[in-house]
Amino acid sequence: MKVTKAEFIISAVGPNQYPEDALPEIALAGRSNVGKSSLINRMINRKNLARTSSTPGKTQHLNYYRVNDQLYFVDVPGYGYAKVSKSQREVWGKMIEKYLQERETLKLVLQIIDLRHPPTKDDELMYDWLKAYELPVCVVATKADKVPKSRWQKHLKIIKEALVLRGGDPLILFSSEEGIGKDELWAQIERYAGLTEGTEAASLDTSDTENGKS
Ligand SMILES: Nc1nc2c(ncn2[C@@H]2O[C@H](COP(=O)(O)OP(=O)(O)O)[C@@H](O)[C@H]2O)c(=O)[nH]1
Ligand SMILES: [Mg+2]
Repeated sequence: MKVTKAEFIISAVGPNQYPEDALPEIALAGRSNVGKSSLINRMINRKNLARTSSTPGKTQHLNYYRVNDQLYFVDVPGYGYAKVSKSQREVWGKMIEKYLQERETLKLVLQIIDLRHPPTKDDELMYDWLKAYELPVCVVATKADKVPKSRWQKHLKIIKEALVLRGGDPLILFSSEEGIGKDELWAQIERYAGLTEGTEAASLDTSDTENGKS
């Protein structure tokens, strides 16, 4: 996708603040500091529209960014940050759970993992949780620039096995620093958001064509 317009829309504290224009939503989930905001900035070619912060765990809101008037990135507060109090974590859990379970315009969750390290217990729980809701997940292994190229495949395999990646969920190598994986990730996002002819749409077209014998 060629991004020509990207805007911050709202930092929403609850459903009554979520946008009502029914554009497809792509949510980002991942530990605090894993690189969610940086990934959004890279995808939309902006240095600092999604704030990258060195004080993780601060945001308790869903941050909505609208891209090309076609879709939203929804930056979900990071999980697994030890310094967040238990009561705060419960508020987080309830809000996110409700969003993930009930948001009809949510088309895909990007679960962001740090390529350098094996997934944490929180990463594994999050993936299982998303799958329990039958949500399509695209796992994005970021900070690839920090891992020697010769070890990329090995690290990807560890992530794949630890999460028990299933249901055809893609796994994409990424770097916000260098732009690695950007085109591949856009292709997946467009496919799940229904913005291009993905494989399903393409195969439907084929059968139509065959029936029409053109
Ligand atoms: N080298 C490198 N650093 C990254 C990358 N993505 C994020 N970072 C750094 O990781 C830190 C946390 O990033 P941020 O996007 O704020 O994480 P968030 O808390 O998940 O939104 C920042 O210092 C970023 O500059 C990446 O792909 N490569
Ligand atoms: Mg952030």
